Amino acid sequence: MTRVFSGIKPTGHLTLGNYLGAMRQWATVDQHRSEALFCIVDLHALTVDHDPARVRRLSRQAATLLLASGLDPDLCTVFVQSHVDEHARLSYLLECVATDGEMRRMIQYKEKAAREQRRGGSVRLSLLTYPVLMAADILAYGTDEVPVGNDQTQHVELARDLAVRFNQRYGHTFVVPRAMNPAVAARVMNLQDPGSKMGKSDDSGPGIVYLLDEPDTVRKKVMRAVTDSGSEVVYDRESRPGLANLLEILAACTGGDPEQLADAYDGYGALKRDTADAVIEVLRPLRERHQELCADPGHVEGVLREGAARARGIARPTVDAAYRAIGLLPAESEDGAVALNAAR
Ligand code: AQP
Repeated sequence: MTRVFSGIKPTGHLTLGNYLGAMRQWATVDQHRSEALFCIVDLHALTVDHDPARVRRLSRQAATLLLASGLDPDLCTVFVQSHVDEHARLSYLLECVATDGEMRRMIQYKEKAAREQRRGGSVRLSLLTYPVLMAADILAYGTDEVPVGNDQTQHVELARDLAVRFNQRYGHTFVVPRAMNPAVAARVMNLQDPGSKMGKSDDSGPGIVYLLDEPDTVRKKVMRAVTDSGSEVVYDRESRPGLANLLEILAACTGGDPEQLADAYDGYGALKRDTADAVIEVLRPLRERHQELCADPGHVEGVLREGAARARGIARPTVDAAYRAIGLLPAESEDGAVALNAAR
């Protein structure tokens, strides 16, 4: 069976971009067709200036929202990255396979390092190396497919390169994964700045639809979305990015096609109204289920506990194999002599 792994960072409140670009596919498709693991990648949230209490709160909220979006613990594994030591264990080995140049070429590193510097902060070393941790997240599980928005494609490519390099140097250990992007809304853009991704750690609230926004707030944000000069409704990402973004959001929410939808409108007002309605309807069940789950925090904790135990069981043999393959002596166990002999 195909193994699927993907994750979400507790760096801010989850957005419509997270939902349309990743979470919806996880809940409606991936968990039904594959052996799927979905992870709150909390260690990744420590790569930029962070508030410990906020990361904890956002981790819990992300887990609750994943379940509210329809992830079913009977069908898939939902867990928190820091609960499974194998991620950090493997990350170090992969750092010994990755190169400094490779890390510095990562677009997200360049963008986020520049943002940290603009905010007057220093750039953490972990921001540079986190794509390796992400590779470890993926490779530890023998992952075949990684469903992500297209901002993460470069990182999945790195995971592929590291898997191939490790296998060539030290013997076949890792499955080589591939990124899977959704057909529509692979990159939802900021409603106020359609040149930038709708990102949860951005500062500009009005351009970002959060999954827990009230319907009225969603409507206001969509109605105030920046559109381009010109009044004709056409789908053109290059010359009309604001309009294209709205058409893609509407298409993703209604199952339509952005180009065909453009033909159905002769003004921005109606398009914005329909887009706002569609987003509100898509988010309604998620918000309702989130509220129910918040009333039962013990349930979410139980799901995460069981998820971590299951994830550990899957990751440990692969990570142990990587430790042996790269030349490290197995740890002595009760039958330590046996372990040592096996390694000879
Ligand atoms: N705008 C988006 N459009 C489509 N997909 C998106 N994803 C994120 N934003 C969009 C996808 O959601 C999954 C989880 O994302 P993440 O938590 O790894 O990263 P993020 O939401 O982009 O947040 P960051 O990195 O903390 O900060 P910003 O917001 O500053 O970039 C991924 O599959 C991602 O592709």
